Amino acid sequence: MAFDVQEFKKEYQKTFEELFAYSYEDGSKTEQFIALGDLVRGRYSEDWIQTITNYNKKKEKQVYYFSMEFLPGRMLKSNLLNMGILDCVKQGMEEMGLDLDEVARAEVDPALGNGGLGRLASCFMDSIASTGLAGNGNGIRYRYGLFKQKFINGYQIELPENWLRNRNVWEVRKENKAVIVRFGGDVSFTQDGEGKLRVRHENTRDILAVPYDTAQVGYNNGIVNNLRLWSAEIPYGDEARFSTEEQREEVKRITEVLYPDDSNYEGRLLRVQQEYFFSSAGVQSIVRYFKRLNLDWSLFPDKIAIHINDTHPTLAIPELMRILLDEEGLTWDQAWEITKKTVSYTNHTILQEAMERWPETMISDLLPRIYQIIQEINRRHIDKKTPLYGEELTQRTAIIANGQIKMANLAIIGSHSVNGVAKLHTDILMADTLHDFYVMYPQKFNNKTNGITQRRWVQIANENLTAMLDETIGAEWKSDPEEIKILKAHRDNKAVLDKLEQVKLANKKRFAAYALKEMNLEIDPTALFDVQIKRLHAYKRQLLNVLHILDRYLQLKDNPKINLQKRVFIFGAKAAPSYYYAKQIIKLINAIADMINNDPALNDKIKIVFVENYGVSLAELIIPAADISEQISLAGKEASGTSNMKLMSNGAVTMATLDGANVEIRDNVGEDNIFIFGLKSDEVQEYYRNGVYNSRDIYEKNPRLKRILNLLIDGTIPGVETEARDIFDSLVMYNDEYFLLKDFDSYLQAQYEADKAFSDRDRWNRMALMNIASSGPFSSDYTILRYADEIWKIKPQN
Ligand code: GPV
Repeated sequence: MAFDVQEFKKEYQKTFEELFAYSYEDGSKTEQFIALGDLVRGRYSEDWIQTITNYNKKKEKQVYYFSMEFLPGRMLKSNLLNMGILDCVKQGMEEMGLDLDEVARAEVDPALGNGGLGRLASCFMDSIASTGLAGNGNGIRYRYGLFKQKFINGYQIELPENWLRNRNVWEVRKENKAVIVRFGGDVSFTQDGEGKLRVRHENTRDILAVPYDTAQVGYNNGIVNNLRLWSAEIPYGDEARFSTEEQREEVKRITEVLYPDDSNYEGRLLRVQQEYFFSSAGVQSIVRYFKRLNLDWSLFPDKIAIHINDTHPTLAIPELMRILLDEEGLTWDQAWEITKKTVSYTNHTILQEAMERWPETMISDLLPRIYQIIQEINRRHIDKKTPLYGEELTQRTAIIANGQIKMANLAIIGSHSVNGVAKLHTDILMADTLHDFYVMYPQKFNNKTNGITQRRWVQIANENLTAMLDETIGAEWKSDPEEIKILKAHRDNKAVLDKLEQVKLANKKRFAAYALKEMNLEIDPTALFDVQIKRLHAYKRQLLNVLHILDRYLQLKDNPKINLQKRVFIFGAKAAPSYYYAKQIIKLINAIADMINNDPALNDKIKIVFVENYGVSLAELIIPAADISEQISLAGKEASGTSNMKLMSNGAVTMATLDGANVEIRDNVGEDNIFIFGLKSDEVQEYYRNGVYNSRDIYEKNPRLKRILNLLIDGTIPGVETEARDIFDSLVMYNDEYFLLKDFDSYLQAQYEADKAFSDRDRWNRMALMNIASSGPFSSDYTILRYADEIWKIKPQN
């Protein structure tokens, strides 16, 4: 795929003129981007075809990663990097008077996911291609992505995200690969000639699922895999049955918009339609592919692995059963063996409010045949396990209970592998959340700690650091991320430490320029940048961060001359539109930001930047500029976290509870290079069990904390009377579900230690260096190779 600069320039000009019929110099940034995107797509198309043809010819086993969400971020630079032509294109653009970065920013960032789960899926797609694995993504082509967030008077306002307004240059519509997904209808049984039971499923509502394919380009290896996103349409020739506007709308609605809830379940009919729609379409196209291989059905699990990303695609299990039973005529036992061997499942949370449970009547009305199959899976499960494990335990593992269908139970029973996403998380699943299943199926359980791709999160997001690393330790780390550990040899090299400080400073200046331009906020790039970027959730404890800020505010108010480390607190967070408390917290942070940023008496010692519309693109700007990475969830609540890994890779020092993957980050980076505070997971468990926690008591007995909390109700913070009062009540009167008050003192102590460390430049730079040098093991390339080896049983090509 290599290029020379001259050749590229000629091709670019030609592509542009063919598209727009004038010269590129007169084009808008969007047009300049579209032309470049088209050119790039054309450039990898041969490898794309070749890769797929190869898999088919060799009848290679392939994995299909089913996910309700994908958050790829802008794809232009990532594709250029992986194709090995980023530098050439950058130079060519420059010679034509264009700035690649500016053109790249014209690409819309497709927000087809909420947060960590969706971004993980995209890191995995990059790693699957880059490690040379035969893998495909399967998801939904939402017409509207996650809402665009605006702050109006400090309140979050949600606007539709019409990401397809301009052309999407990366996708290819594959009409010939469309399938029909059926809803509703009547199920009946008849005997065929041989006396075999035949299922008749009639009077269904048929929806056409049309795939849009996007290439997933591997890193310098010629592999181009496929991400397939399905769109709901009216079946051809069936227009008469959808004659009213209302009927047509109903079809389009299925893939219209992403549900904006992160780690939170709502039993909505449209959501379960979405889940079945893309699960069924995906399974159907897999079966169609398998049949072309002309192999015995028993070989299905030797050729196909279906991975379900959380429970959202769990209906793939009964759907595969349905096809094998009703359409292919296999026996129950044959179909069940195949299904279990094919499917594997990742759990991403232990939060009860995130567990999907569908009302039985919803499934029986919407998917009558699927409902029967789930009933039968459940019946056989209970029949088989009751004699072995007794009535009580077995009933607790039932798929159907109290008029509800429990999707996690179906996912575990219908698969051969269940994994958590960090060691601690998997331990909690086995010991607690899924303990009954662990007793039944110990061999199904395994851990796969999350990872991130340093290609996007270091090479693309942090060009300064990349250049510095290349210069200092060579380029091996780019193809083998573990090799970044060589940097440890330079931990006492003053020149390297200084260089690292310069890199960080340059990145902080870049963010400061953004804050000035977009928010009219002046911040000092030499201040400590303290970053918390993630969805707004009570368990993630953005409020604990706020309590710390208010403590510093009071210190400065008491004594304006106090010697306090200058800090810029950076927040990025969307709240689910229906999550009232989270939205109150957003309003509170914005109000405190207004108060503090405009108080001259504070001598600019504290600034608060709450960026609007946080997403992948803003993460790429903020993460390289971070000094401190706030990972302060209540221990036991955050399954893994992945921003913790991204920030560490960019030299931020982690401020953390021992939660999720923070535990493994500490193990890798060492106690001296991280700030750990707070209750441990088992201590939290103990409090929940014995019920002795009393936040009111802590409030009364801790005068420093009491004074901070009183700021919420004494009118100090303008414009948030009701919000601040509700928040105060949740912490003091309603017993502080996430133990903020309990962890407050040790958090302050850790923050004090951080100030001290930061004031010693060499010490801090060494900590940053050790974080970068210890981040290699958190590459999603390794994570994905473990999935491939231990769960999917597929091997890298070449
Ligand atoms: I369930 N996660 C998410 O982003 N959305 C969800 O709906 C659910 C989980 C997250 C977890 O909260 C993170 O701890 C984890 O790092 C991430 O999934 C990826 O595993």
